Amino acid sequence: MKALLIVDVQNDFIPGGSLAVPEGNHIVPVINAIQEHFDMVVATQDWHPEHHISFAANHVGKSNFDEIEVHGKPQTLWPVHCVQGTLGADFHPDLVTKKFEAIFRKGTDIGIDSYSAFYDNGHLKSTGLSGYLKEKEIKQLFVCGLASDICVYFSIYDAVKAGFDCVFIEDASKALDHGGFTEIKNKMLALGVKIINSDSI
Ligand code: VGL
Ligand code: ZN
Repeated sequence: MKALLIVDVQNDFIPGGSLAVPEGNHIVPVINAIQEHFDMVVATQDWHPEHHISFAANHVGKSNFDEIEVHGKPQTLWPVHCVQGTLGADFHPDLVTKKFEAIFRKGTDIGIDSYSAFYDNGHLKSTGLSGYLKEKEIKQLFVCGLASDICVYFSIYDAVKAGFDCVFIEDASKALDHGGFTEIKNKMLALGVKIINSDSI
């Protein structure tokens, strides 16, 4: 059984949003077209409380994209984004959501960020996604969405560690830092991840 995991295709990550991924809107029709090829489709939403630790605005004297330390690990400080219940946290209006069997929300704890769909950045708490997919007998997990170099990458990393056979769909994803993405792709390949475009699904 194969599932598609659609990561964070939300208004704030689309041009016009507060943490826009360049050309983030381009992947929406691609993701809509591929969903029919999967036994199951699940999605994530970045879903932060207003006073989340990852927002620069919540740290006196800090600016967007500064780095601090949280639980002994580096934490980039982001513009306020994907606040629970706001328009910016909604899925892109053109994203077809009718096939989504479940939506996993992450980054909900005020004191820790969560890039991966599976665990927070400190690996303190699971979202339950791994158990969900295993109970549904999913072996192969195709992953796409925003941003390829952050939440998509960390989701793939945890999925591989959880034992899923992972495929990254490159043309159904966009990176925040396109220039640095070759390095991330090499890390994916080193993990044994297959990288494809949507026309070979
Ligand atoms: C993301 C930065 C902060 C992402 C989420 O979805 O890639 N990036 N929160
Ligand atoms: Zn976030």
